[in-house]
Amino acid sequence: MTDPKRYLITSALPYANGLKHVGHLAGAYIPADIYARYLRAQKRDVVFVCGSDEHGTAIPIQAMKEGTTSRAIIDKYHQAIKDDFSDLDISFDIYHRTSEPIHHETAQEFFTKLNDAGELETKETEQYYDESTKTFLADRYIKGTCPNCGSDRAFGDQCENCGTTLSPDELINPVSTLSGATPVKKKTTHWYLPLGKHEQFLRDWILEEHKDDWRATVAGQCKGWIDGGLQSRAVTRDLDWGIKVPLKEAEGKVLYVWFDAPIGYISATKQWAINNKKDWKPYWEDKDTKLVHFIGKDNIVFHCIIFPIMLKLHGNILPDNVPANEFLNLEGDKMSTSRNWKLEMRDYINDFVKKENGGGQCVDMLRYYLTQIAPETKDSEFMWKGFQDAVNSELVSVFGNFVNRTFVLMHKLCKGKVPKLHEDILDDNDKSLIAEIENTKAEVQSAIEYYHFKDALFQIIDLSRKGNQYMQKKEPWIVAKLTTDDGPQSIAAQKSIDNTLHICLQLCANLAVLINPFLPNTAKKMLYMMKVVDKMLDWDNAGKLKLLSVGYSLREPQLLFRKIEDTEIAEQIEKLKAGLVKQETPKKMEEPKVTTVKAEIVYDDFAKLELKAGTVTACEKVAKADKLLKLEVDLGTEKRTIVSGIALHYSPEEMVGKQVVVVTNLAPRKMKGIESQGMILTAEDSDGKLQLLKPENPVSPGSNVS
Ligand code: B3M
Ligand code: ZN
Repeated sequence: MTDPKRYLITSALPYANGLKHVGHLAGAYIPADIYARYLRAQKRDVVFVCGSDEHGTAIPIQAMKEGTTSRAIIDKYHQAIKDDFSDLDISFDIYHRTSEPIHHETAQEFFTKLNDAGELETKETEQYYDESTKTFLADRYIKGTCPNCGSDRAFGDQCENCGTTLSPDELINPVSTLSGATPVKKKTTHWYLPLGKHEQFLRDWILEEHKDDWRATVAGQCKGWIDGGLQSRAVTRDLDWGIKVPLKEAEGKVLYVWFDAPIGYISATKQWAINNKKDWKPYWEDKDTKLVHFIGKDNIVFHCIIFPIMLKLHGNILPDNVPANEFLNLEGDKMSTSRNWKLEMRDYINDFVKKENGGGQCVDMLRYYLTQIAPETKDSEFMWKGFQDAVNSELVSVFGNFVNRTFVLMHKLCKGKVPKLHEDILDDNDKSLIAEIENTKAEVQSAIEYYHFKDALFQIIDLSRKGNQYMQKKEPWIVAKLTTDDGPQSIAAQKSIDNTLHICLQLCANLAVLINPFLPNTAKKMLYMMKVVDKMLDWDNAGKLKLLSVGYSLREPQLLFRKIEDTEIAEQIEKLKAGLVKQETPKKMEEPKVTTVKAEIVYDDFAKLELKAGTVTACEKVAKADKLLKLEVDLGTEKRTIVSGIALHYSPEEMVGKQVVVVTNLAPRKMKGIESQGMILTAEDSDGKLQLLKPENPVSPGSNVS
């Protein structure tokens, strides 16, 4: 979208259930902040919103862990996360919260509008229910033994020990975490958003309209979801924490957290508008608004598929881009809260920013390193040694050094004032640096506009590196030795010094403008040294050579960055290792069953079997049978009902659309009162999970298998 009227920038709303780490910061907050600061410097109309995500089971679960109420949890972590962002100079225009009444109303209105328009469906399903507490159990409320590693720290959605994604049905010996009781299955009705109905819209919008401007990683994930077949998604839950479903017949139900959370961007904008006496509507309704969501890759489906469908149905604008980042690892391993392998923003703030020699420079050092290693196209690695190198050998030795020596020499050789530029004696070195200053602006600008923030930052540091090389070639401190009298040689020497320092000072002013969106504290310090006002940081000033007036006196230099010592790095690594919670060693699961070696058969025996490929067109659980699924399989010329013992391994939803291999001439057999007209083939993997046998690529239903 070229030259939009206004910008709305969002960063993922963090769950208010704990402190956030630098991986989050690098993924969704620093890039958004750079972008917002850049647009503000361009005098664009821009609103940058974020806030706490205060619903979902994550909140009551944390309350249980800390022995307190959900309300106390969100109040505590909302404030803590907000403070951390503010300490790291993330410049939200508003940091809102989804527990605010204005958000509840906005989300309920959204649901009502979609439901009244007939865009939602209702469906009855069976769910685990705790009879003693009379509650339906969200996935997180069911605990059991992990079918993968045997740990008893497995929940209905994921095993805390090995990380495997699970469904409640896969847990061995499930129990309710509320009461310890064994849950039972009970019927419940929920509202669903039928994503499948919008497949064509998504294909046209993401895979066609945005095929050139969305990141390949993002578009690729979207394509995967779309090609995999879009299932209807429940947008309500049986839970007592969240936004009430605004319908009489939905007593005791709340909106699913992923339905309400993205609407939080809208309610945050509304609150911002109230605070600033503005109109929020154009930001969400006028096509001339450029909406950009900054998120981590685990949130792609919600921001690129589900929320856009909601926005479209509700009559809002769609995001112009969703530059999602991949993940940031730490010292060679995945960041993990349960294993305590992480660097929280709060830790860095306490250990660096709030220390005696910390402050804004330490904020900028972290912002610098996290931008330099940003996982824009693939996962990347936070290494303490890498942080030290980035600070010491780039910020201190290149950027800081250039600014410092320019100021020192200007005081020494030009009486602390901006010297004149003598155009008549400009040499090639002068001219080529002047050209670099002009070019860099265009390059940085284009990189930022394509969300290539690390590339943009590289260009800026590289420009300061060129400044150093220029200074090295010009050697004004040597030339100064020729300025001992008033003779012509001396006058020429002073002119050369003037030119060198004039250009270097203008370069410093340019660096301040360019670095400002990335390292705002550094830019501010440079303004102070140059005795100029904030206005100089307008993006328009980048690339210009007359930012500082001739004869203007400047302050003594201040050190922009301090070095990071080896001991600081060693301490951090030690602290990280000491805090690590060890993973359980996987318990040994049952011994693998020994398959009986069957008697040899001749080909004719094998040829008696009729095997065909089919496509599952419908699937449901068999009542009162934990292990059985009833499938309807399309075999081209006919449809068959097949009962198969795979319910612990596949959910009915994931079976629909899958291809299977069927033994079609097996005598029919009744199972739980249903006649099974064939058998589907599976193989058992090392974890005991049944894997479907299927053609490598789809074939037409009814194809012979031999
Ligand atoms: N709170 C999940 C997360 O923090 C979720 C994001 C909501 S964005 C609307 O990853
Ligand atoms: Zn496990």
